[in-house]
Amino acid sequence: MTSILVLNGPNLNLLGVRQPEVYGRTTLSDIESMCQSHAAERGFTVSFFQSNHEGALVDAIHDARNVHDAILLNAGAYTHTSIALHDAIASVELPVCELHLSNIHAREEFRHTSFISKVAVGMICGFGAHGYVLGLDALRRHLGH
Ligand code: CA2
Repeated sequence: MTSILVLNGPNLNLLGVRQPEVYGRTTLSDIESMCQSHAAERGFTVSFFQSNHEGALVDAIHDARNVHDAILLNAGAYTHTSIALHDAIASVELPVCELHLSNIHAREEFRHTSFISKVAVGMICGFGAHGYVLGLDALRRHLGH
């Protein structure tokens, strides 16, 4: 059965809890439930992991090899800074879909650069929490499963 790892980076644990005017009222746990039902209805599995620590995210990418078929990654602010995440993705030989809740290109200049895009198969941004199910479907199609 297809298995997709959904990986979330720094501060995404605060979704729905702080600054709802910026990121909305949907919590990360709501997003996880949404992804779990979406996957169950379509016959694939998702595993969820969130960390505020760059090294823990690198470890999760390494550990995904031989366990998962693809990774859906919202690297949060590490998107714009992390060569370590870029290198981990380049080394793992799994398709990665980059995901952002907000349209990073309509925001501050510093959010326009992504180290993840350079090694991702594609990127979804600007559709809020719905982007997660779009990302899951895009990866499944990419895998041809
Ligand atoms: O739009 C996205 O999904 C981002 O990856 C979110 C990151 C941001 O740094 C990226 O540029 C775009 C920030 C996530 C922070 O989430 C918070 C949620 C609630 C309260 C504070 C931060």
